[in-house]
This record gives sequence, structure tokens and C-alpha cells, in this order.
Amino acid sequence: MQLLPTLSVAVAALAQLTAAAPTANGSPVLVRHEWRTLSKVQQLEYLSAVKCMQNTPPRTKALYSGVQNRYDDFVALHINMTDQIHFVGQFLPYHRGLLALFEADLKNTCGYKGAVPYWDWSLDSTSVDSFAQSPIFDATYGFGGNGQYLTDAEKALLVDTAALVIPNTTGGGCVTTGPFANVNASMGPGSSTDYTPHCLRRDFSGDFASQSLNSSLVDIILSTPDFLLLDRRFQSLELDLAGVWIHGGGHFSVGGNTGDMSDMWSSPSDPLFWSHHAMLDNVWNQWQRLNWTVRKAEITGPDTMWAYPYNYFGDVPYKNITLAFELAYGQLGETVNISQVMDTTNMPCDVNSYTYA
Ligand SMILES: [Cu+2]
Repeated sequence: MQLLPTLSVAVAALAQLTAAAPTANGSPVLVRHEWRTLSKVQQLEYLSAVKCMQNTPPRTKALYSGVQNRYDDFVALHINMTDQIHFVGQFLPYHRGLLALFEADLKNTCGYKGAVPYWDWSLDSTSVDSFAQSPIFDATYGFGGNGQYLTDAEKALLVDTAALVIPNTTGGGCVTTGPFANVNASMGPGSSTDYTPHCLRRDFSGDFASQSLNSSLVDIILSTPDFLLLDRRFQSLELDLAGVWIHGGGHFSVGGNTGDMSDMWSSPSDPLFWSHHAMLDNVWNQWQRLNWTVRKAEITGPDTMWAYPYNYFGDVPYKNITLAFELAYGQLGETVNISQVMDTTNMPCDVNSYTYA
């Protein structure tokens, strides 16, 4: 419990130092802040930038029939890449690059000047009841709250989005408050990029949040000795509820059994996706800075989904990834090597470098 604030202070101090350094491409270094530390004006600016993306013509409509707007470009890319970017060694680097491209597009397409805010869910997971009270779910200065309560019979009519049965969920239906209450998700649930317009759904589980998103887990993750174990602690140690830590924790605590956030393919349909993944990236970055000399270049893991150490369904052939492994972003960004996204203060040319406050 003590470790995280201390580390955060140390990392913030370090970030200030590194922020002064020029970046490779000369673009400004953005600072990603925790949602609740933004001013109300900044919160509204971010939410309206996301809405602007949802109201701007797409780039990849010709490739994916479900894509209706610029925001959907990113949802479709994630759907399309899902089998190559989860339960593999490139999970963290790929999502770092994806987030940076989304952040750059908020600026280039919608004139947003800030960074993607991160959501430190450990602040909201101190008890079962605290989760739903998070300021990030505020109806005006947040992303809106839980989905409408559905009975089990009503939920049974919907597609199960989570790979596991999430305990004690409290919503299940459409989000009825906040800026995304009347915005349709265009694709999902599932792996298709066909047009399947539906209301954004959430199905909170404060119970699961308190077990998978608490600060003790973050402390354990930050004390992990090597990247292979670190990656497992992010992505899952086993394919059961106890084995799901902070990555699945954020997805399933919001999405529950029927929500968009629980869907492995189309979870970026819920705008909370970006702030959840910014927090994951923040934790990886903090871990890297604890031993920067080594960890600026430390990467490993399988190149193939469900291969060791994620071989829950038996052994699968794979190669170990290296810094030279290529991360492809389709029409949305340049293909880069993992080495190009290892240092958040020295990111590729088409995105911004950044630090965390
Ligand atoms: Cu993902």
C-alpha cells in the first residue's frame, strides 16, 4: 500500500527530468494525467474530442463495412488484430503504440491539445461499493455509469462478452448516463467487423474490481523481477478468475458478462478502453523506470497466441519475440519495431512522446 505513492512520486520526478529532454522528432512531450486530477474543463475537452472522433468520417470504411466514423477505425483495427496482440509478448508494446496513435488522432483530427488521461482504478477498488462511485463514471464530468440493471433472464438474451463468468455484476444493459448514453457502438460483440449497431453496455462488478484492481496487486506487479512474469501478471496467470489481474480486471469489472468492455475483440467500443490501457501502460512504464538500463530493452514472450506461457489449451508452436518484432497498425499508422516504443519519451515520428504524472 505504501509502495505505489512513493514510486509514483519518484517516477513523476524522473518524468519531469526526462520531459525536458528533446525528442527524436521534436514533437512536444505530452503528459498523461489521472482522470480525477484534470480540471472540469479538461475533462470536458477530452470527452468532446472522443465524441468528435465519433462524428468525423472514417478512413477504413472500404475495408470494414462496420466502420462508420473515425473512432470506429480504431475499433476495427483492434478487432482485426486481436489474435496477434493478446496472450503474446507484444501485448504491451502493441497497445502502447495503438494508444499513441489514438492520442495523435485526437490532436490531428479533432484539435485536442492534451494527452489521453489514465484511469487509476486502484483508487476505486478499495471496497466492493467504492467502484461504482468512481468520479470517472460521472454523468457530466466522466464517461457515464453502469448499464441498466438486467435480470438473469434478460441477460440470457444477450451475447456473453466475457470469456469467464464474472461474479456479482450489477448492470448488464445500456449505459443511460453520460456523453456516450445515446451513441451506438458500430461493431461487436465478437470478432466480426460487420455493422452491428447497438447501445454501449456495461455490467459493473465492484466485487471483481476489489480483487483484480487493488493497489496490492499493482505493488506486486511493480516488484516483478523480469518481463516474462510481468507480462503474465498483466495478461493472466491462469485462465480463471483468480488468474486474471489488472488487464482483464479493468475490462471485466466494467464490462461484466454483457458489456462491450469485456469483449476481447471490440472492447475499444467503450471509450473507457483508452484510459484503462493508459493505466496499464503507466504501470509498465513505472516498472521499466525502476531499472531503466536493463528494462529499456527488456522484451520477451511468444509471437503466437496461446503459446507458452499462455498455453492453457495445450502446446502451440511459437518463436520468442525480440526488439526487432514488427507492430503493424494497418491504415492508421506506420509499422514500427518494438524497439521504437520501448521509451515513452522517444516515440516514433507519427505520434507524440509522453510521460505520466
Ligand atoms: Cu487489446
